[in-house]
Amino acid sequence: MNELNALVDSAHAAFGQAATPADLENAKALFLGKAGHITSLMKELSALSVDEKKARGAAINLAKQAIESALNARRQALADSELLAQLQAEALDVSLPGRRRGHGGLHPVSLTLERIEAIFGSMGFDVADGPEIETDWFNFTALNTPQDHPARSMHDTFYVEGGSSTAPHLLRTHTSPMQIRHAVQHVKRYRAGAQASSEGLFSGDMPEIRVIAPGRTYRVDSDATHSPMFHQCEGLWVGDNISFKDLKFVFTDFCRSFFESDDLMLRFRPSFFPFTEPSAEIDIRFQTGPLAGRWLEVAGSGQVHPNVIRNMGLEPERYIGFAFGMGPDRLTMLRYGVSDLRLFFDGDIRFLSQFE
Ligand code: 2U9
Repeated sequence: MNELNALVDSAHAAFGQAATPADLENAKALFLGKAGHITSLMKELSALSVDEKKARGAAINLAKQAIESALNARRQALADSELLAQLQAEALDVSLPGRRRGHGGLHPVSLTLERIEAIFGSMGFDVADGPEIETDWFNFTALNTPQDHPARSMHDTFYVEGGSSTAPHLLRTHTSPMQIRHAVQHVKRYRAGAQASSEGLFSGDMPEIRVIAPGRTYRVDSDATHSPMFHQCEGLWVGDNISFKDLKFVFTDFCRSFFESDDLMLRFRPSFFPFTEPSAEIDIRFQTGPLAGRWLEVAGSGQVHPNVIRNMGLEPERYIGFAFGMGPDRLTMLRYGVSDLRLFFDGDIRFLSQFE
């Protein structure tokens, strides 16, 4: 019997040494397999008498059961430790704070553009749109800019492929072409309506052109205060009787809304632009706050030049109006107190996230 106890003990030891389920199955074969110890002991029974067989057989069976239960216990232990290792490998610290969904925000210049559109929208201005690659006609010629004007040189304007030597393509240098395009469409629609009116479908004068044109513009220029890509927003109001007085009212109202300040003064300083005559620079001065007391240039403006009115398809003898142009990048710097224009275009999230 001692020999059977020793066999059970050695099975325990062998199973205990098996580090993996595969090792354990190999160890099992040694004891319980076809050529294993228990099977050999069973085979030896045939040589014994009936009584001896009974006693020896029962003892071998007990040993076999003990070995099987040791095997099952070891199987369970290996499965448990495998599961534990897996759980540890995939451990999850449920006390860690969750990762919040990143949320974007509008760029400060986009916030300014939205603000400009809302203010002029409340005054009945449409918002024009148009291509960033323009023809030389819409960017310069239609705006009364002479052939030899310095703005047309390669030093100032990005010319792109396409077009011809007499009608080159370029990156628009201001948002004015959008306004010319808008005006031409407006006039065409009105003329088509007037044609219909002679057939009794439509009558009345042409509705006024009242539009702003915000967008990206491009010039060959790059330093702390100039970026080759920058923003502009121009405005145009043309009708039967639109004067400088209206320009003063509209622009004063705009500045007071934009800067949320009623104690703000405006100054119109004579200037020159090819597309307006007379022309004026517009300066503002705050009475209070960090910028108080200094005149700051914020826009150019003027009465639309008769040649430009003609290029819209209108008669300068009858139609008159004003235009203005401003730089939303600079307006954003003034509104938020930003000192370097390049911060807007570096894409540094630490800067941009302050405006969310
Ligand atoms: C049409 C007719 C006239 C738009 C105008 C300015 C004056 C002007 C720029 C100055 C530097 C804006 O801040 S800036 O980038 N603009 O000074 N722009 S009048 O005149 C137009 C536009 C369209 C059809």
